[in-house]
Amino acid sequence: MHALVVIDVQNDFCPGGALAVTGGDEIVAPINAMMAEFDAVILTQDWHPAGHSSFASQHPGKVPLEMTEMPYGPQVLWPDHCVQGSMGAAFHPQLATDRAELIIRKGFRAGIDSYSAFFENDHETPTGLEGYLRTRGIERLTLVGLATDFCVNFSALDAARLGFEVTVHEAACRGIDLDGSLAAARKGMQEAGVTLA
Ligand code: VGL
Ligand code: ZN
Repeated sequence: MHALVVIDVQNDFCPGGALAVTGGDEIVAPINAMMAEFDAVILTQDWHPAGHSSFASQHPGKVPLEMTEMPYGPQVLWPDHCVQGSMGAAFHPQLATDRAELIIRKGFRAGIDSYSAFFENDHETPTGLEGYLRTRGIERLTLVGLATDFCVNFSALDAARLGFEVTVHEAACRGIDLDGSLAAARKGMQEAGVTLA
């Protein structure tokens, strides 16, 4: 069984959104077109409470894209984004969400960020996605979505480490590219055995 995992195709990551990824909206039509080829379609949704600890607004003297040190390690500080229930947190209006059999939300604990669809940024608190995939007999994953160098990257690395056969379909991803993060992510994924297609 082969699942398409669509990472965070939400308004805030598209042009006009709070944490807009360049060209983020260009991938919606290609993702919709891919869905029919898979046994299952799973969506992820970045889903933060207001005042989330990954927001620069919660760290006096800090501005978005600066780093901070969290109990679980270094963390990029972001503009306020994907606040639970907001328009920014909603899926892009053209994304074909009806095909999705599971929507997995992440980043909902105030004190910890979650880039990966599998584990929060402490790399140990699970989202439950692994159990869902295993109990459904899904062994192959194709990842698409936003952002290539953050949530797609972390999800792909965790999936590979967990033993899934992972492809990242780059034409249906867009990156943030902070200080070379896109090149670093591509290298890391390749080294982890992720197929970049
Ligand atoms: C993401 C930064 C903060 C992502 C989510 O979806 O890549 N990036 N929250
Ligand atoms: Zn986020």
